[in-house]
Amino acid sequence: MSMPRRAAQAFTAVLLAASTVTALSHTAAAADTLGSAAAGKGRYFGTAVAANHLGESAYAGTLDREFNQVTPENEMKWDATEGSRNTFTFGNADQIVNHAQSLNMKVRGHTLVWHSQLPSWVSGLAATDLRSAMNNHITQVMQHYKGKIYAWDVVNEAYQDGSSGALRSSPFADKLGSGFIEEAFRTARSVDPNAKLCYNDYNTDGVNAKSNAVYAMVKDFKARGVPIDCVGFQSHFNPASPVPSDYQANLQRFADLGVDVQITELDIEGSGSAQATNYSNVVKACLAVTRCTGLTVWGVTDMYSWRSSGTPLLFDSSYAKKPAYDAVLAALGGSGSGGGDGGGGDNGGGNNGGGNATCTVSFAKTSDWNDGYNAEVTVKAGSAPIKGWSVKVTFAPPQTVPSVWNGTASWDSSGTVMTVRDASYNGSLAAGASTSFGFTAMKNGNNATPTVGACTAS
Ligand code: G2I
Repeated sequence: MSMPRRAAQAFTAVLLAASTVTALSHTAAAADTLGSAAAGKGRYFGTAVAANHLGESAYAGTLDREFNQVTPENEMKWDATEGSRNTFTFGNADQIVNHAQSLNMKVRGHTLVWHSQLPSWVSGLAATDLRSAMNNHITQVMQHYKGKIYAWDVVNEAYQDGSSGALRSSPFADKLGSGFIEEAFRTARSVDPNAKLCYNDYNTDGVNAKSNAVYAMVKDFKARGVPIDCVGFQSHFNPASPVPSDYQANLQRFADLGVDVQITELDIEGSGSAQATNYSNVVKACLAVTRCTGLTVWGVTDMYSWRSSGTPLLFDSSYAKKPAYDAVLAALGGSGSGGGDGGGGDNGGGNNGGGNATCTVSFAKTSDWNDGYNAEVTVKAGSAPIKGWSVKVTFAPPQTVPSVWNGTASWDSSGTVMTVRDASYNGSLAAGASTSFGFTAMKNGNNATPTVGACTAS
């Protein structure tokens, strides 16, 4: 990003003679974003993303700064990808996948077989035709994204709410019987053997009739060798459907069946400290279960939430961090939290788990003139290889930054703090290796040197 920004906050800085070259060095402190803090615990922290908001700089800036996993909110669903039979449309989903890949974020594929957002041509098919349409859909979509998806929600929301423990009525269940789930998983495995295959549902977050039915299915699949790797717990909570007291125990009993578990669509209606406490409890439950490999919130900002009026997310409509954000970061052991240890799990086989990933930065003014200066920030990997890095640079108002190179910049809402992440081509560094990014700043009358924060590695 290369647009000028106005530094607008009070700021203290050491004034340096115009020609001085400074070298500041910082070792990595506690992680200060959701993604980097989660990575420190061997987990990812993701969000649902809508392609039509990626062009908004505050949206993309928050996404890029905070999260290291994305789930397309609607773009991979059947109605979006195969609105007419055997004609596939991937443009919007591709936009999300490309964005994620350029930043080393994992992508969860959502979703292949679901009764909702299902085009009417599918519901109208008779059994034999429906079976082949289902398998063709799975095959075409998974082939298109082969190698780019860490996990697929192969089947979504197949069970009824309430006490029956039965499958929900859907074209698939009604015409193909309960075997459609197994068939979908077997087809999925044959298409992309490297993607994790998950079952995903809501109201399965505590021990109840519905989660018992899913539990029995997973147990049966594991016993019979039906390919299933993970179970997603959507975790849409509100006062009528609060975080269950046996949330952690329920995650654990699934994990004990030999599958990974993930929190896949987390949102909790409410505000203030009550919401913060609920969020914190969910994060702590995941960290306490070794096979809970990551969490995804169902949107970046309250403004675009499917339950916007319930303000269920971590950033408000102005992209300001809410108390719930601070609570989540603290629960993940991020900066300012005192860093409690939730224990390490495996990281779901992805690329952002490295707890040993560290980096340091050094800063130098490379040229300085009346009105502005150029600077170079060198990023050096610690004793382990790293996959990505980010550095915060705080400017003295009213300095502006017309250009940044070899890095991807985003800004906080005050316009004083620039976070620079690796450009995709210089994120991976061998142990001890260095790269650098640079920028031009305009002084606008203030000759102060910016403050370069600690380097965060993933
Ligand atoms: O309902 C919340 C989630 C429950 N679990 C599965 C998720 O896939 C589901 O996501 C929501 C999206 O957040 C909404 O954005 O799924 C809804 C549809 O079932 C999505 O809503 C739809 C609207 O109903 C459509 O009118 C709209 O065209 O979003 C579409 C795209 O904006």
